[in-house]
Amino acid sequence: MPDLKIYGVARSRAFRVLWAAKELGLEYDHVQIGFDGSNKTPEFLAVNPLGSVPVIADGDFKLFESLAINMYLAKRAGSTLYPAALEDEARTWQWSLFGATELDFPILDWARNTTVLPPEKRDPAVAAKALATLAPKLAALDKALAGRSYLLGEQFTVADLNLASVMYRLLWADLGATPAVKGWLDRCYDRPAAKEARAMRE
Ligand SMILES: N[C@@H](CCC(=O)N[C@@H](CS)C(=O)NCC(=O)O)C(=O)O
Repeated sequence: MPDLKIYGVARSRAFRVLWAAKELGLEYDHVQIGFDGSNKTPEFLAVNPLGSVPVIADGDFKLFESLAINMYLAKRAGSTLYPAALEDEARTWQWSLFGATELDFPILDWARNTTVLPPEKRDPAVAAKALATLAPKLAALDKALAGRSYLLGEQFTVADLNLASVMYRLLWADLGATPAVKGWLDRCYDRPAAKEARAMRE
């Protein structure tokens, strides 16, 4: 039995970690914790007291926060997915935190109010406000990506995986105003591991 357990259904932020595990070719047990009460049992709360997913158990070591998990797994694998240079490592933290703090919630607001919620529960004003919040951040990302294939240069790294996985819902958005972001996001999701992880949730 593999030492690594990934908790969380693929239709949650666990998708991000499943993509990373596939990218790294890791063996893992996938524990199907969802929102049906399975995330609030004493057994699961012993793994993650927050009662949220994803969380991993790597032997006795437990870790929550999807993007931190991905950086840990990439570094632990000794993979080129985790950058070697100090500055590139720092940029990986930068883009991961940018995704978590600047993009994650407005993207969720936009997605919920355009596609995820049933039509009668959607609020177009919330969706429009979320897009307005996202616009300058996506414009900055577009500038950073201009003239390069990936965030750190020509190689796909966990910086790309983390940010692109946060931006999953924007695969259904009109990114015409930010062509470098669109090209990069398509490139990231064209990867076999991304396709495998998507197939688990769609
Ligand atoms: N920042 C966390 C967010 C985790 C999170 O909120 N997960 C959601 C599912 S996508 C969850 O478990 N919600 C149920 C709950 O918190 O009770 C991460 O990226 O891992």
